[in-house]
Amino acid sequence: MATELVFTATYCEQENIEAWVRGVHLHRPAADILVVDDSSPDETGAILKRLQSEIPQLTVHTRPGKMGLSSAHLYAIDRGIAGGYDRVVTMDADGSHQPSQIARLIEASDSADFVIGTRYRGGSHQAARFRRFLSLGANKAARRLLPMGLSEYTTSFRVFTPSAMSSIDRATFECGGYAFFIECLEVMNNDGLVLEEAPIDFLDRTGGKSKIPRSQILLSAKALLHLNRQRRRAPAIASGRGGSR
Ligand SMILES: Nc1nc2c(ncn2[C@@H]2O[C@H](COP(=O)(O)OP(=O)(O)O)[C@@H](O)[C@H]2O)c(=O)[nH]1
Ligand SMILES: [Mg+2]
Repeated sequence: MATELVFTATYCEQENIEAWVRGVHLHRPAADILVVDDSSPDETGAILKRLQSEIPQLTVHTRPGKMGLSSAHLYAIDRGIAGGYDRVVTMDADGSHQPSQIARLIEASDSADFVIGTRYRGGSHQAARFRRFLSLGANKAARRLLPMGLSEYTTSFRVFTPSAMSSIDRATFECGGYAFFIECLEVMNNDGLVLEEAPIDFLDRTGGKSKIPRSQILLSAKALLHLNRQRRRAPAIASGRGGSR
């Protein structure tokens, strides 16, 4: 039986975290669950503590303060390697990513090194209009500047096999913030890994507020241009499946 670690990061998710943990436990009963909480100043920590007494598969790693998403995701990959897991699944805890759809991504990972949930090729984006507009713009730009056969670059609903985990583990990341999620794909593509997609239905967060600072929009655009420049300087690197799908 393959071993799975399902991970999310939380900052002030008191309205959503219980449903996420219960949903993951229901749909992936054999999986271990990891939450990296940055000492959320709301009830998130207390809720997780209560859930831990009921669900032994749940581990909570509490960091001293808000340290951002990229380091939380790198920690999960590190735990995946250290624990010898066959798969690490990463998700948001706010209700946008549905635990019932983990199975699709896991299935697609049978024939790939890495799988990302796509809202574009067979999936759907059901968030508010401004969010849909932002996601579409970022993904269109990424397809053009960093073609690698994917339609989705930005969402964090992903599955890493051991080869993907070690590719990420070996890399040095230059882009912080949300651009980290795009750079992860570029790193694995440069390593020649097979990157696949599986359709997901992305919903608006159930409760609470988004933590994405607006400044990240500009920073992500700058990061995309930077990664594109790097590609042009090193043209020998394959552009995956050529973005022709
Ligand atoms: N641990 C941790 N989690 C975070 C941080 N920022 C966001 N998150 C979590 O990351 C996920 C995505 O964040 P969200 O605010 O929904 O971003 P958006 O969907 O891009 O608007 C949620 O589960 C958040 O609680 C952070 O600095 N630290
Ligand atoms: Mg969100």
